[in-house]
Amino acid sequence: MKSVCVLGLGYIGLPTASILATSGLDVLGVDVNPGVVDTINRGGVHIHEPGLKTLVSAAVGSGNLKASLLPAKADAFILAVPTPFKEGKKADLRYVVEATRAVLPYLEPGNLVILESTSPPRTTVDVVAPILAEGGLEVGRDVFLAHCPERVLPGRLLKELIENDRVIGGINADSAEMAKRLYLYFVEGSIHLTDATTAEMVKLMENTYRDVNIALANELALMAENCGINAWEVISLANLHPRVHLNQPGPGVGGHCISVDPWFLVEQFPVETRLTRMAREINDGMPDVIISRALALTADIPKPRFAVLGLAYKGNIDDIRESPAEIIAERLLRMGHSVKVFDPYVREWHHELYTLESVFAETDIVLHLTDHNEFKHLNPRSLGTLMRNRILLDARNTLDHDLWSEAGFAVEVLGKRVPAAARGKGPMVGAH
Ligand code: SAJ
Repeated sequence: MKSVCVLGLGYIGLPTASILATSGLDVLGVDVNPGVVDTINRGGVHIHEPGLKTLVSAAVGSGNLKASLLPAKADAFILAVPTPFKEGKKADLRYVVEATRAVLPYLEPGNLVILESTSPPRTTVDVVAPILAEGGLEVGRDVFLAHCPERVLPGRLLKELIENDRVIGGINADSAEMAKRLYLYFVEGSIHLTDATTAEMVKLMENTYRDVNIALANELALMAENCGINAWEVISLANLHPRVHLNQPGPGVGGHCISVDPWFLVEQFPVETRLTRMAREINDGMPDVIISRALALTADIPKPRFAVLGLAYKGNIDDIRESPAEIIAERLLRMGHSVKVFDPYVREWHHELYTLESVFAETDIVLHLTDHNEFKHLNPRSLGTLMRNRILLDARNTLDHDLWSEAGFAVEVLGKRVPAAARGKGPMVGAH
């Protein structure tokens, strides 16, 4: 195998293309966005991910990575395009179909096609394979096809791309073996071979498992608030049990993966997926939980003004897709409130973004919605002086609450509510 064409130069396609290029393969990265193609050909990046810029510039500098709007002949084609959902939470396979059709004119006997995009069960067999067969080559004999789902965590993408185990599902054994030869160029984790539909289900179950676990933590947060205990303390104590690993509550589950993928299962198996659907609904309900609490905290303030810390869907990344922080800010804005947002990672939003100082100025309540490391080092004493009132609602429990209290803030935390009767009787034991 000498040449690879990677379709889709986003969070998965670009690192994969770059790492293959730095492993010595001749790589053509394809994207429909001319701006992205130009940026990459100049050795730049259009997304923020630790280490990615260095890797891309090395890959482009070596001459092994080029970007283009159109595919070209190659030994292997990797499809790394998005699989969003459309109206009614139904999987939108448009980009998978378009990318498969785009490689068709270049396909030659002996080529390998890999679908990396997270896809509903049977997509490889029922959607991709029939399109490839339209070219007249027999899939599984003349051209090979496998599903190899990406499983890397944004924020730790490059490390996980190399170190994580890979599951490769071939439409037959030859396809799986051939795909394995490609991933051996850079994967240091173990490679596990299976069939394509099993690989699709493995990926969906991983993300659904996490979604259900986070929903359980969010449910606990609400119960804890109700009975006046600290959910975070419950979690850390319960997690001392060797077979328990509860996740963390938060303002909701964002990102393009966990908040989307379980719906693929609900769509395909509406009868069997009661738990999956319920978890999605609990997590999707969290932004409104935060909004209600913020409104209750500011109920006595005429025309309260909100300062939002964080827009990205999780800490230390710039991705705002399906972000609960964005949902909260949008809904408050739509209610007619004054809302200012600051995110050190996010450069563009369709509303105004503020600087750190201006986000605090003349506001009444700070909503801490994204756990960026930068927020842990804020100085609430000086920032608090810019505000009209000083209330903090920490939906992530990652700020130093003592510091914020000492700076005059009334500190409220998701999953932790002092019952009204106990207010003013000093801090809860073991809080934070
Ligand atoms: N979150 C919580 N509580 C937690 C953990 C996460 O509220 O305890 C929230 C985050 O703040 C975020 C959302 O969930 O809004 C998702 O974040 P994440 O870090 O759990 O996952 P993603 O979406 O960034 O990446 C996931 C990963 N899947 C798993 O860990 C099973 C990653 O390995 C996948 O490759 C990725 O989805 C994907 O592309 O499918």
